[in-house]
Amino acid sequence: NANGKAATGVSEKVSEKANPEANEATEIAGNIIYHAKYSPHFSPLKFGPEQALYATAESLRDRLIQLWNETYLHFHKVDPKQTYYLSMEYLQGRALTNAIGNLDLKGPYADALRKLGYELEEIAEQEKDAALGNGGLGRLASCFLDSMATLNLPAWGYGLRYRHGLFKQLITKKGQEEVAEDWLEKFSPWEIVRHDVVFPVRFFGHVQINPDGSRKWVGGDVVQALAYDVPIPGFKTKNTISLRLWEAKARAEDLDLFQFNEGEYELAAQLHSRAQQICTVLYPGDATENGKLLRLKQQFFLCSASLQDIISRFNERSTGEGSRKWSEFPSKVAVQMNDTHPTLAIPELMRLLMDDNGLGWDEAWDVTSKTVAYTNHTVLPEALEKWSQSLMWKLLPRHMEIIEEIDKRFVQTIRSTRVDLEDKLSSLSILDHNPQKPVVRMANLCVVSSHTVNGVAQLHSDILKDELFADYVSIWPNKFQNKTNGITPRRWLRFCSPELSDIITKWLKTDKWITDLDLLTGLRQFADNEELQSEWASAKAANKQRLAQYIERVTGVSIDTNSLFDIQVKRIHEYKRQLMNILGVIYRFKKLKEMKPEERKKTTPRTVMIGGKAFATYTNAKRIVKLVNDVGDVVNSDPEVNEYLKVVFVPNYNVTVAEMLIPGSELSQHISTAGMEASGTSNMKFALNGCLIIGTLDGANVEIREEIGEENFFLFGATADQVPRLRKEREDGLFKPDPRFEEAKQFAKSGVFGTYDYGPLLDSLEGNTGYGRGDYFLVGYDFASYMDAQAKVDEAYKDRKRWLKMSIMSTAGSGKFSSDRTIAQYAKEIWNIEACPVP
Ligand code: B1H
Repeated sequence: NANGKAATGVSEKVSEKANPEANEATEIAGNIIYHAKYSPHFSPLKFGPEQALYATAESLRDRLIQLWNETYLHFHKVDPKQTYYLSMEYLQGRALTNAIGNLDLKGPYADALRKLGYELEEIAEQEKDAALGNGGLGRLASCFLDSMATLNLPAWGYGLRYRHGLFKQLITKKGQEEVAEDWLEKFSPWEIVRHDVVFPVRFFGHVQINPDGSRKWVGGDVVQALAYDVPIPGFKTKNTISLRLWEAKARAEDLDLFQFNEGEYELAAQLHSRAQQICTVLYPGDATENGKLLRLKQQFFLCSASLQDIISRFNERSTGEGSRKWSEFPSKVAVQMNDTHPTLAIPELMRLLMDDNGLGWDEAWDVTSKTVAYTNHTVLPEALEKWSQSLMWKLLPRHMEIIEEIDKRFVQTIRSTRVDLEDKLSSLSILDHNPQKPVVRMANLCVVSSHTVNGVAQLHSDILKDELFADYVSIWPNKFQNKTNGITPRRWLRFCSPELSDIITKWLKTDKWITDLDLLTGLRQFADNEELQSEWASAKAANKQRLAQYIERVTGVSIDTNSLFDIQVKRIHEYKRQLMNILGVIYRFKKLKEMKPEERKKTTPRTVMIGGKAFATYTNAKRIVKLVNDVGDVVNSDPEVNEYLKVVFVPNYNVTVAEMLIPGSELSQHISTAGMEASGTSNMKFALNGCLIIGTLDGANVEIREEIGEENFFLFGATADQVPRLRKEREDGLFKPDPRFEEAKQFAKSGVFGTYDYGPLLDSLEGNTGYGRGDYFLVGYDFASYMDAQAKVDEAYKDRKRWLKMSIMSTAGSGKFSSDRTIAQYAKEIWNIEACPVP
């Protein structure tokens, strides 16, 4: 190895500090130096933290490539059934610490970097997040990849290589402003381009009918899909799987040289620029027709490229003579659709089987419906995808034919077998022929075509079965399942809080909990133990300290590490009720102002942190961001109160910020209107890190409370089954608001927090008389029990021993929420796949 000595500029640093004993660290240092010199991305003679990051990442990539190749070859040889996870979103975050941790190389890498004059943490800090997703749905996909690799499952992810993932959130006087992020600005060391993996993807065109009656989609634009593999290492295993991201490219010949030479540059490069648009941004605004078209293109691009790749692998792995039987496809391939965004996988697989491979309808339908499965992530009507039929006919004419045929056959079957459902058919069918706006209901297409449909927490799955998909359940009672979400304990405890992890390992006398999270229940017997409690408290204190420094650095607000750290971080949405949180803060502020100084001293000091991004066009969500910031400005500069209350808006919430916030949290808020949050996954991360939850009986909160014990959970609010009645009562003017709610609202309206346009936001809380939606999210109804629960939090925090016990019990009860458990259930109950460990 040791090209280090030959490296100019950096060589001295090494020879100076090199350890004569050739150990792993020396070898790694040599490898890092090698990359700094021979895989250069910067001018030579410089080895700053940024150069060190790239060279370190590349040294890891060498290992990942090796492991990836071994894994791929092994899968190829064994030819097991394999799962393909299709998702429009992945929220990978940073990769360095995770890769080093999963490969179990933290010590050697830290030593190697120290030889080169750096601390590992400092280098890790240089990395940008890969934020190819919005929120929970994307992060779930990333946690799933980690678990699939760790469980040695033959499984891969497919996604898009957006150049600009999630926007960067700036907080200015105007509130949230969005700025494009470019995670590829300086190249990503974690991806491997596969110039030999390229598939054509067609858009527009028309259907040609051949003399034999078969059909073929021709004409239109053809774009190339080029594969980039991001290796996903499992924890302490050789298995390293792939997140294959597609990039859209035009062909060289698509550049019109004649026009270019005529000076018509834009026109000449039209096809190039249209191809480029596909992977430019995640979730382009869809208010315009153009925006809708682009989103649909993105979805189809993912589905088509991935399925062509899957089919080509299926054929490649064919063992015996001649080509494989298509009827074997479902015993070799499982396709999981992460929400409805990849629904086009269904008609595309049908098309590829029929038009390109000559299967008949029945055979193709049998293969397709045994291959695809669908996960639903929301019941919010506005998030259930519906595409205009005319747009679909224009962009994907052959697919629309296929969808029509699927719908026709479904309707026929129901008509002939289930007369009782006749009047339900208009809502059960895939095509909605409403003359005002004929649409394709993607969720219906998924339910009709998939062998399995699942929700993401028990309550959510029950709602799917009892409400949203109830009539389908009567047709296919066995199609519906629950798979409660999970999170990877590697990133979300082991790596983000090494202090707490070491304590857990010490008390459990094993680190096996990292891959067998149920072992955490072993902590319960020590929950009262003073020694554990004191170690626990100091780990939490260290994490709070780190968080406080971060907050001061990014917001300029200095916070008291002895105060209760109360956090709500998630996408900003009215159903998640950040507005209830800030109204509670406003009420608390008002009461603190009214108190005498001696009284104030008896209160529990709190630091309330709220963070999250609002979709760029969601005005009420943006008003919430602005209100939190304005309340913070007033409260934090009030000398009477700011010893007891601080309010911080944490800007640009992302995976990396979460890794800092969650370990330092003591209370977190998961306070959605019951029935509206399908699961939530940050609730699991907080609980795992010994943070107590104040929350409603919604999503996975229900199961978390069951696992950690109701005495360790601050519960409040209406239940999901009460919500419809309460909404009705509000509409009918029967609701009597709690005086605290009225007081908080009036105070917010009084102008103390500035003169921004809060009217529409605060008016949305009014009943049937006001502007807005008559408090659809029931903030008014739940406010009273919310404030009561908050008072219990304040009391509990004063009793340090009790609080610590509750905190330990939260961690101890979080075992169920490992994504290893979730993925093992998908593998067994939906995918029917088995582990395939690389020897
Ligand atoms: C979830 C979405 C989502 N559910 C549409 N649905 C999107 C839908 O921009 N779009 O088009 C983006 C995202 N995201 C979340 O999934 C749920 O709200 C959470 O409760 C859940 O924990 C998470 C993972 O299952």
